[in-house]
Amino acid sequence: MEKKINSFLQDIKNVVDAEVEKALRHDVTLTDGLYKSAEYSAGGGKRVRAVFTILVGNLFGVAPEKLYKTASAVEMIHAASLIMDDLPYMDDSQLRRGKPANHVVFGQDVALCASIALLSQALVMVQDDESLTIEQRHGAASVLTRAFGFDGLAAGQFVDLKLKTKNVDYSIIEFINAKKTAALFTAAGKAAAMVGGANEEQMKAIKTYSENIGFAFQIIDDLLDASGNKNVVGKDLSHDKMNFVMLVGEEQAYKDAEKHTQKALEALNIFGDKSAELRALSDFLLKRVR
Ligand code: GRG
Repeated sequence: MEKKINSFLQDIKNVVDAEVEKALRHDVTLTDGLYKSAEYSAGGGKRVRAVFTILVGNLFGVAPEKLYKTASAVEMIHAASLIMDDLPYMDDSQLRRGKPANHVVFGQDVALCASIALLSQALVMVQDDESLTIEQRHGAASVLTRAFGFDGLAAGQFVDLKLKTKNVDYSIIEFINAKKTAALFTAAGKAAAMVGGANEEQMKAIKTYSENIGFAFQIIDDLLDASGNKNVVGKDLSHDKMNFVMLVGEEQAYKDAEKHTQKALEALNIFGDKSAELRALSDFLLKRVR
């Protein structure tokens, strides 16, 4: 199954790369440099969130093609957040995905504009997606919009930045992980479930599943950071910001990631055998670090 997930990740990566390229296609104009900066950051990454979106849809029998644009929009939002995260007045990182961060290549001013333009383009992509009904487009765009605001990425990032050198307890780290990382997984899961016509019970299960997977994903990311090899992780390692691993140690952090993955898998029980691929993805994400 691990081989299957790896090849699925590669297939979806190709699809998303093509969708993103299409979404950013333009005539050469005065704003060419803005597109170049956006393309630089939107055209890479593992595409885990896209695979996640498509596999949630699969639970409801949604054909992958129907979710290509939604999944790509999720990746564009994620890319926009990485550009911002690396800026000098945020994490001040020089390296991302194994290459210089966006602002290092294009300058902070252009990087910020590109990040905002990517957010906008992601939502336009969902709103204009002709493979979805008007209601599905609206529902998906609505959950994705909420994922990066006062109850999502921006909120998590704010708390993360402002409390980085102060005493931080478990509940604060929980808040940061839930908003900074799990919120986008949850929005992706909800958008796919919405397209699949999920009922209330199913939607609740997808929410629980996505929140816990997103949470575990951030812990594993922190563990990879703690492994201390920036060439392996392809980005600058976080030192001054508090995270789960610093708070409870590597062993306990991994146990917490396992606990969240377990909770996520339990939520999938109502879907029976149809959840096999999604279960395999969860396992694959947990084992990234071991
Ligand atoms: C308004 C979009 C927006 C953001 C403002 C900057 C910010 C607030 C939030 C940053 C959130 C952030 C960077 C969370 C980290 C999430 C995370 C674990 C990133 C690594 O994800 P991977 O491993 O990366 O999927 P790749 O490179 O594979 O895509």
